[in-house]
Amino acid sequence: MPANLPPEYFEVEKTLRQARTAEEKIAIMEKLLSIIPRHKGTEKLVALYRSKIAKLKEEIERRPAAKKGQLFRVEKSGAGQVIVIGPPNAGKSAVIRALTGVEVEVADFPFTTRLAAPYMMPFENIKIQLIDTPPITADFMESWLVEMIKMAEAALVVLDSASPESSAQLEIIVNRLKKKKVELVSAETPIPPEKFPFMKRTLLVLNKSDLGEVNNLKEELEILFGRALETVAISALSLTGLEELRRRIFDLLQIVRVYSKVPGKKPDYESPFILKKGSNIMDLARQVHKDFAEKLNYARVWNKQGTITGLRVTRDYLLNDEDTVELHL
Ligand SMILES: Nc1nc2c(ncn2[C@@H]2O[C@H](COP(=O)(O)OP(=O)(O)OP(=O)(O)O)[C@@H](O)[C@H]2O)c(=O)[nH]1
Ligand SMILES: [Mg+2]
Repeated sequence: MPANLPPEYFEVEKTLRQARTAEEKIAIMEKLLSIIPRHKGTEKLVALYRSKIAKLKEEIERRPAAKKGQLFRVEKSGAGQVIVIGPPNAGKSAVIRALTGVEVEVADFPFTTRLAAPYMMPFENIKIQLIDTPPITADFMESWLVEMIKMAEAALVVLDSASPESSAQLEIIVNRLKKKKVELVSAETPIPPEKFPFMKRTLLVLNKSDLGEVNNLKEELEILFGRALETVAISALSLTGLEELRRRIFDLLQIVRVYSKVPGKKPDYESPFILKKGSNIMDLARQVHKDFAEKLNYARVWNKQGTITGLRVTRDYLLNDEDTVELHL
């Protein structure tokens, strides 16, 4: 019986020959499986791919632990690293493209993105690193993705607000990560340092708001997760909601920008020091120079609002976003 495979099958099958890693091969074969029509004539082909996928997965499992993530570790850069995850076709790559202006590959079929890739998103005077990733489904998640999520400072989960499956897909992702001991938490959740890899501040991005009401999905999510995770509605296509999203991503990082100035001179507003929220003058001094850390006498502070101007403070003074600080030895 002839297999009668659609042309798309052969297009995708070609890419299999160029695939180098086991992860890439699995992703392509999963895609082929989603294309192959199911009938008597394709039974053998389906079985063949299934067994190949199973073998590749075993191969990945046999890799030494240290090697598993190695190939896919993304060097950190900028003020913070935010990993973008989600179900297939939700628009993860499109959202990154809209936020960064970089030509990220976007396509109308699942499993378009097969490898992790970093992009820089400008936010006011800083840059935040966004990592595009392959999708997570009930039966597929790259073995190295969890390690990458653990290393990132925060996560975005992109969902298709027009799809009736989005809340179930989020549930699948949350549960898959939970099995790997990773918990997605809201932006304000305090995370003790030893919990850093296992608790990830997360924002839910309800994409494709141009296709209709996002409230249905919001309500479903609230029923399933309470208000544990915050949402922001955007459209990567009509470019709406992006400014709010950029600000919310910055908030998710829980960092402050601090300008250091020399007495009598203006601060450099283009290259702020980046510190964790809750940092004080002493933390800043350590970043500026070890001499300051050792010999700091006092500091003067100006705030963004202009309500604090040159106030003399001690080393335990808590810093706010966009404070200007003069360190005195
Ligand atoms: N209407 C509409 N379509 C969108 C929007 N964002 C993305 N899309 C479309 O959704 C499809 C999938 O977009 P991608 O960015 O490739 O999705 P992805 O989540 O990266 O998909 P994978 O890499 O396969 O996991 C493409 O056809 C996009 O053009 C949006 O805001 N509105
Ligand atoms: Mg993609």
